[in-house]
Amino acid sequence: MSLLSKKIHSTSKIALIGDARVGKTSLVRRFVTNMFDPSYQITLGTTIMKKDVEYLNQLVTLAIWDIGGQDVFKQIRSKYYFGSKGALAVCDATNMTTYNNLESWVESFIEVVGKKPIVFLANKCDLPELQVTEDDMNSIIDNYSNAEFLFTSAKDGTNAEKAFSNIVRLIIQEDDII
Ligand code: G3D
Ligand code: MG
Repeated sequence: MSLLSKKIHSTSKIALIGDARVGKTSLVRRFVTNMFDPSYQITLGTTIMKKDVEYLNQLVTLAIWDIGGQDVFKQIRSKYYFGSKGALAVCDATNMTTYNNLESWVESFIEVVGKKPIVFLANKCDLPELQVTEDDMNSIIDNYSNAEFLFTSAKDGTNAEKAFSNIVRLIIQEDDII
């Protein structure tokens, strides 16, 4: 095998951020196990799940940190953000409050790790009563230099895989620029 065809392998930590019950744990479970389990327990602490993602000639092992969204963890959140290469910022597309809280989640993330790629997710798009619109998601990504958005469903799998492959692409592109 020539040197040029050899895959570059790296590990990137990403953080899942957003209000409790928007579907963060469900999304990562869907991505890692490709299964939606409606009956698992709420996230009490931090879970780290690993998954390999390929992009061009690069293999990235994602270490996905699932941070409990509960207020009780507010004081120690910065420890969980530390060292992250990017984040998935998740809201519930049927709940405007969770959309309105996205910015403060992202600000607290940036305070710790600086400006990093963010993929914003409006989750639960399988439900009929959506409140968050494409315009809303466009207006939030306008505030950030390296951000994208997707409507996702951990329940039916819509864009679940894409959420993780997009953050990997943004992280790799950012690394290439630096
Ligand atoms: P969190 O990790 O952000 O706190 P969870 O959120 O993954 O624990 O999900 C919270 C609730 O939303 C769960 O409901 C879960 O099944 C549901 N949920 C997550 N993603 C989706 C989705 O894409 N579509 C729909 N319809 N529901 C979703 P329960 O009642 O099982 O606790
Ligand atoms: Mg959770």
